[in-house]
Amino acid sequence: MTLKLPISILTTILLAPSALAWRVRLYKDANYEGTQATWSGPGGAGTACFGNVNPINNEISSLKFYAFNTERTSQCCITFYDSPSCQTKSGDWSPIAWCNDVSIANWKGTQYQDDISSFRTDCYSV
Ligand SMILES: [Ca+2]
Repeated sequence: MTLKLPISILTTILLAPSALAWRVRLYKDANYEGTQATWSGPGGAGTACFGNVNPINNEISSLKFYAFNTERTSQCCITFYDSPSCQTKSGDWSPIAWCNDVSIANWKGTQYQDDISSFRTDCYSV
């Protein structure tokens, strides 16, 4: 396959900064298997709510989260909620958060399995 792009677009792509910062991959099955969905962001300082984890809402069993950007100048924390719009539906359910460099979690058999519906990122410069 030959990829033909105008030289101006190609130059823009090649010179674009590597803005990728935090990444999270959510898996439908335990042990990081099954249907997956990935979100990422530039890691600019501030907070953002990802109000619904479709297409695997209420079906997540494991995850991998990367908190730093490539240059390690930005770190993010991620917090998961059992209801959409970064809310919890009941008092006996506590949001769960990670800020570590690389976080992996296997939720099989825990209260978090098949219940996560949204997440929030909190990012800052380091
Ligand atoms: Ca839920």
